[in-house]
Amino acid sequence: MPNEATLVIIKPDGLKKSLTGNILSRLSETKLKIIGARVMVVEEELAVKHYSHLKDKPFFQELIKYITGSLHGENRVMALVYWGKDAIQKVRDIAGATNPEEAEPISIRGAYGRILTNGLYENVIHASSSPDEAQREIKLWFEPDEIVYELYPTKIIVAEKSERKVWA
Ligand code: IDP
Ligand code: MG
Repeated sequence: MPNEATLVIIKPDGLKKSLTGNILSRLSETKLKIIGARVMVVEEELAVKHYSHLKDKPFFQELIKYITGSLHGENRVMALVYWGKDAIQKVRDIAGATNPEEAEPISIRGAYGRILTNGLYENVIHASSSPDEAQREIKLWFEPDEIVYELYPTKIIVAEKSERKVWA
């Protein structure tokens, strides 16, 4: 099994419940390497792209509210890229099943997740489920320079008249 990358997102409930340290400790049991990490606010556009495969589900609108933070009044998430052998499956195993009530009790979702009264699975973390999904998601959540390995091909573009924020 070659090395591969996978995207993990600690969702707003994870940050609100101050579970970041616990979750990172559990993930370190995989012995995978963190090669990218950022704390960020998820805009609706990113949320909709990330969950585009679920757009016809009855819980889609709630899911968008969940990941963008309006459900918890906490709009930060932590996005991480893990890298190593069998990374996708190792992280999925430690994350546990999508439904937190069906997840192994010692998995991250089993230990910290719950089902909301409206039926949404509040399950603390996202983890990519296939190499294609991982690549699509990592490219959505990270710029090439935010990851310490060059995972996918890049190109240089000259952006004229572009604006960016620098320290004043
Ligand atoms: P995954 O996160 O285990 O890959 P997906 O099917 O990709 O599962 O669903 C994305 C997220 O949508 C889940 O993590 C969970 O928060 C929510 N979700 C998925 N299926 C259901 C469902 O049947 N009821 C309520 N929420 C769901
Ligand atoms: Mg998924």
